[in-house]
Amino acid sequence: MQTLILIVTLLVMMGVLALIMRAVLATEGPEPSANAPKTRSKVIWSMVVLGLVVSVTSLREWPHTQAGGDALVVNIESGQWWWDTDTTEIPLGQQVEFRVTTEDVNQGLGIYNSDMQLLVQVQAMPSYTNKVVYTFEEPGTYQILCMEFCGIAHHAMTYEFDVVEAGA
Ligand SMILES: [Cu+2]
Repeated sequence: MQTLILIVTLLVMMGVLALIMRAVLATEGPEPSANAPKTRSKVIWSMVVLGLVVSVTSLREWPHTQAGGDALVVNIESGQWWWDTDTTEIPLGQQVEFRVTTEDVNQGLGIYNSDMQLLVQVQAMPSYTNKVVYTFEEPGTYQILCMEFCGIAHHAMTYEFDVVEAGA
């Protein structure tokens, strides 16, 4: 899907560029000064080069990784005010696709490491299953905390799971 969006965006950009070049190279209309075409051309090409430089240097990885075929699927259910998963042990280095939903109100799933650094987050929404993909590179105990104020016991909405080395 992202590739398709990228290709469509590129085609639109090429179309706009073709229109600009056509306007720049137009021979009809009032007589411009002798240097006008050169100046216009320099401005246009400067903008094109600047646009390319900014675009290329600001490229980042897609924010949401797609799960590979061998990803471990972990379902996370939630509600006021609880989390539940179908496993509390996740293998180290294994790509995990979390499928997250809630039975009542919106919750914010946040996964934290033992230093309470937020690693990954996704919204838990009623009637939807949102996916987020993550690979744990450190063994240990991880916390799930709710990141969306969801009622009186929101603060108590915590959960734990372990990341364990294979065969441990
Ligand atoms: Cu909450």
